[in-house]
Amino acid sequence: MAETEKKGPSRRAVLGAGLATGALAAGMGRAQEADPLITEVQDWASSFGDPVDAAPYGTPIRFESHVVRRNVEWLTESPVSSINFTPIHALEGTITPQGCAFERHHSGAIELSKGDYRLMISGLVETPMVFTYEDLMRFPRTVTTAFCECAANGGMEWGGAQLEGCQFTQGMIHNMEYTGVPLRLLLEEAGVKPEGKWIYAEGADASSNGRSMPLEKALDDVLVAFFANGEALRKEHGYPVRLVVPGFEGNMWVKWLRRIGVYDQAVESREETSKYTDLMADGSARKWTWVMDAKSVITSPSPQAPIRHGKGPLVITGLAWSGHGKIDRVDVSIDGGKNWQTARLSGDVKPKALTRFHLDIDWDGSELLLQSRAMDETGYVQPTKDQLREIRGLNNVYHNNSIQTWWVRADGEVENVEIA
Ligand SMILES: Nc1nc2c(c(=O)[nH]1)N[C@H]1C(S)=C(S)[C@@H](COP(=O)(O)O)O[C@H]1N2
Ligand SMILES: [Mo]
Repeated sequence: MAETEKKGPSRRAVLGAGLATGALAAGMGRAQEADPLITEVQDWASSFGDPVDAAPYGTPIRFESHVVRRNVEWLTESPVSSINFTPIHALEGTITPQGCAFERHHSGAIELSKGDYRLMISGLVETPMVFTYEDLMRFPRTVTTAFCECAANGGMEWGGAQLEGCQFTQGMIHNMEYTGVPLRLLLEEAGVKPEGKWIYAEGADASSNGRSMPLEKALDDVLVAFFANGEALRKEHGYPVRLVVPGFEGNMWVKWLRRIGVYDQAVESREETSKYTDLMADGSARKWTWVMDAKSVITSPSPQAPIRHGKGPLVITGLAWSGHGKIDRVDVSIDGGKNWQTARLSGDVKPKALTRFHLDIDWDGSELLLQSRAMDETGYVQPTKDQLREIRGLNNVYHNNSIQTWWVRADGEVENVEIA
């Protein structure tokens, strides 16, 4: 008994110290007087809810109807050859629901049934082959989680801060758990001839979006995928079959996959010459820039996710990823990169997949210049905007993986700014 008593005061002291900067000090969870939501019986407790047959396939509750893909009309001439953006400011964890995962089409999303689906393997192979959907379902499968980022993600921000919202500046990305057949198994079935060094993947849509890829990558971790997040691919993501190319730019993730050609050299198609190459300051173009370098962004607070609760405990969260492997560390700065704190990596850290980070701070209500900086397992550190522009100049559109800055004002509103 005596011992408990002795411990009492110090334990209370510890708790007290915690509370001074914690939940109670900020008024979080403090009981309000006569809150009718507590004291009165509510409608939803006085009648029945929906029956189990109300929605055989569910959609988000109406209160979440703002969490949707959005496009920017002036970016492209027509919405059939365009892009929309994932609402990353409003999502948590790492998996992107298919229904709000960004879309990029060069000639619109086509409707192709499993019955009409064919995958041809041609070129430098011993046996040219045509697989039906049913054929593909009989090959051994694997499961891979991977991010798909359009090389143009952040492309509008090269010259300066432009779009208001991390959905628009960084939302050309999604992260799903795919199930499919390793492309290696299909290539082995056809038998790649010794002269075969490259593959060329084409889609069934009018644009075809054909892309070349070294055979080593095709034999490594590329999937011919038909499930995403446990269910069939959505039409807009390539139903019934798309290519999943972990770590490589989104353009190579050919949707509605129709043909794999094996060749002794790259095809040098439109999508890998006039597009998806990086125009440098001297007028030359970098090509074959397939791998997406390490990057991160704070998703909340951000322009579409301002701080509404005033000073006190604040959850800062964001996403980090690297096409070279696993995220090793993410640092967060609240003063525009002068000082850095290491954030927590939450949940599983998977290679070539989105990683969630959190940093819990006690916000004093003053202005912040929020930044995050990712490091991957190769030791690579996400560059500042100026560091990147020094190397790549200003002509470029693709592969902007520089540090994003959010200016948090004292009233909690957030703006996209550039401090270099
Ligand atoms: N067949 C085909 N595949 C395609 C495209 C396309 O227009 N047609 N767009 C590419 C581009 S540029 C990107 S960024 C990704 C986007 O995939 P998503 O629409 O599932 O987000 O698909 C790629 N695969
Ligand atoms: Mo893209």
